[in-house]
Amino acid sequence: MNKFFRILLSISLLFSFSSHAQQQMLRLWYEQPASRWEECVALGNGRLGAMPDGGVLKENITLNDITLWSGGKQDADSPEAAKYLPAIRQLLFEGKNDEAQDLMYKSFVCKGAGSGQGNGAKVPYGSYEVLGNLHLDYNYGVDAVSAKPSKYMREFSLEEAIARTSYTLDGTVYTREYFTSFDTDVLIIRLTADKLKKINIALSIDRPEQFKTALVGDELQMSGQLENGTNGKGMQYITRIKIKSEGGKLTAGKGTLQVKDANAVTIYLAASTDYRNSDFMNQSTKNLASAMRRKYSAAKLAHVQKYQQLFNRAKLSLGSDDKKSLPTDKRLVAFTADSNDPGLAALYYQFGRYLLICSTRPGLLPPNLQGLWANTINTPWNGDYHLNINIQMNHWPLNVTNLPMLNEPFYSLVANIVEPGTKTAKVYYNAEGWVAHVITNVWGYTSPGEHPSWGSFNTGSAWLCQMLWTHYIYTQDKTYLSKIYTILKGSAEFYLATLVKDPDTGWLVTAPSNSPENTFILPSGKMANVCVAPTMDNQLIRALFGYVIQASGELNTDEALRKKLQEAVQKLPPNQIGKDGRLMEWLQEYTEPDPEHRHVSHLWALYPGNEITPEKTPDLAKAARASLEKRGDQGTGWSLAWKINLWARLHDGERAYKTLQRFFRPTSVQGFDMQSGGGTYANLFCAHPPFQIDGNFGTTAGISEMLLQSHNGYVEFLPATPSLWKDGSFSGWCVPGAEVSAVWHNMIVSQVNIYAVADTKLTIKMPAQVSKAEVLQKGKYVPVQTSGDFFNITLKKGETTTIRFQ
Ligand code: FUC
Repeated sequence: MNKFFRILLSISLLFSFSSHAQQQMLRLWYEQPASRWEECVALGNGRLGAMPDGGVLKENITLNDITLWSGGKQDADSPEAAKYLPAIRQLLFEGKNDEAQDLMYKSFVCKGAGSGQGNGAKVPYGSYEVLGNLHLDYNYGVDAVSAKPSKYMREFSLEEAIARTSYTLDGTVYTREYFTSFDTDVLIIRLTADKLKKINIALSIDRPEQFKTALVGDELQMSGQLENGTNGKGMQYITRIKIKSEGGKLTAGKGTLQVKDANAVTIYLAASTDYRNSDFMNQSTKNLASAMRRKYSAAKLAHVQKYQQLFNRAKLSLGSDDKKSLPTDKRLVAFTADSNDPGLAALYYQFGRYLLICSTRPGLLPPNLQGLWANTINTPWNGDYHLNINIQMNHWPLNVTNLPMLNEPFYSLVANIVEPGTKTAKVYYNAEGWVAHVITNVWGYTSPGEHPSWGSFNTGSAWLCQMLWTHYIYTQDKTYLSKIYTILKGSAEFYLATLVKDPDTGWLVTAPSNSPENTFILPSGKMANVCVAPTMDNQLIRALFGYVIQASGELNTDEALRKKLQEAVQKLPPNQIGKDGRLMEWLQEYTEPDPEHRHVSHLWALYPGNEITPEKTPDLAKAARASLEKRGDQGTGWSLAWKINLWARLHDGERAYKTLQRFFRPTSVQGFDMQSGGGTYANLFCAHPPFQIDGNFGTTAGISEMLLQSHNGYVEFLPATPSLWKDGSFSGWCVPGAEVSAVWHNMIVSQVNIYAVADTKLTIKMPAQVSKAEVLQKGKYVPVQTSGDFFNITLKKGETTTIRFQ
């Protein structure tokens, strides 16, 4: 959005809803230190992460670097696999899925330990690991018992990406400020007091393993090399810490830095790894030096300005925000009893955007299962990239919440698995193109997982392509389209090469495959996961072939391939409705041992796909609804997040809101719950449990989906808005080719602004309860020509327009 338009927009929005859009203070806050990691606020700058617990006597700050992975590159493709493919398919076509699965277990899994059953830190697959723990010991000159603080507050400003802790102790007011600088790429912590000579600290750093510390002059260093699962020569890292003390005395000794009687102290921590960076030792030295050259106030300002360039691109107000006076942990508790707190959803929406901004950066990596934040050596599920929902959900808010520049790390991750995935396609399927199975990591893993029940899913790579394509639809950027085209084409070629004719139906089917992680009961009473053509595969491949057909047309290339895809698409199995009225998850109507299974894979075509909509395919939408009902209102964190989006696509705002209420249920569960433990930790991290960030992003997308939809070929305002959000506004939200803003009162949209990011023709659905739309032309409002419930707006790139409704 250009500057001029942004200013105009802010002025017009200010006028339009000054009554309820009182500047919201977007913050999380607490009246006590964090008693566990999931209560700590999360700081990050796309690479470096820090989670301070705000302890008064002792403070722990958990540190992360998005690139810090154990493991290494490996060849996990099982060389003999393809030999078994005909026999596996034969068994599947004979209905002997259990036998096929047994055979696959012996022949069609990865070579070696695979993901290490989700504990891969010491095997070649590796794990995303905690960088370290920074310890601060505070000495107040009074004994620990009298060191009871009053007026304690821990807060985190979403608008500034700065955390603060403050308290009064023994008559002195102490303040701490922390941020991971978007400017100098260094963690900066500032400690101050309202009296002189009051800051006394000892600082040290460690991690659970593979580290040594050293003092080089007054610089405290921690360095090490991680396990790679073969020869111990895995990734190297270093952290460097220096302190600037104002007044007082700084000493260094025995692995600690100590400050006595200072008036103020600023701590600087730089870190780097050798992940694609041979200059990492110098890099951290340079970062540290450049951060320390600046005055604290200037460093803070530069950080806030850089961060806000991203954060300020989209806004949301949902009216009342009275409950912001409650500390965030108590606010969550209150929401379970009374969900009349529209401000919480608005806060959560921005929190999701904040987390995305902080956990990925162009040139680096996309957010992993925990975004950027991990506190152990073996992060749950290795903190990797799961391709059967998780990495995709992590990026659901990217386009609609106006953070298009954060697509690059995702694009790069995908681009980097094409080469290993081409080999995997050959070795397992003797096929052209490329494929990835259910998991990948920073080392380009594309082989199946170690158990076929989950590890043989192979349409995750088609789903990656859908994400790449969706970004094109939003940006309309032809250069980007040319870049992604070969990736999409390679993926389509793989499926074209591996689809086989189902002897019963004649349809072209995937075999072997599975409907992500779900089990069914065979007529023989045996359980199986492996099957032919689960519904999700058909939906994904239909969509992928469609994109390649369209893209090859737009790029005027590959006519022969286009023809083949057009023919193949006709032969894919259609979505089917079962006897009980539900959308079928498998080609056959199997009985399910777990009808409330967390994955809702067969509803992909409803969201994030767009093949099923209540308008275009009412029968299928009804069947999807029946499936969703049967899946129930419980689930893991990400499962609930997905359901919010699905209810929104079914235009059921109240049900989406009810699911949101369930999602916000406060929890402190740390272990694994694969069924119904989904909820929210005090720091607003999503609980799978354990913490898994996909639900944060999925719910952010879900909140957008309740207010704005554009997947149906037209823009619809307030498509699934719950009655509690009766007044509100948003700005800077994206639809294909444009940014839009809207204001509504009593559920009636009064004004919309549009800014074209590309030459675009938008079809807009008349909002509910309005009869007239007028567009601003040369300073005057003129009626728009409607056709039924719709009207068109044509804009050139960079143009803006305003529409008002009555
Ligand atoms: C998928 C899900 C699990 C978990 C894991 C990381 O396999 O089925 O619930 O989210 O990814």
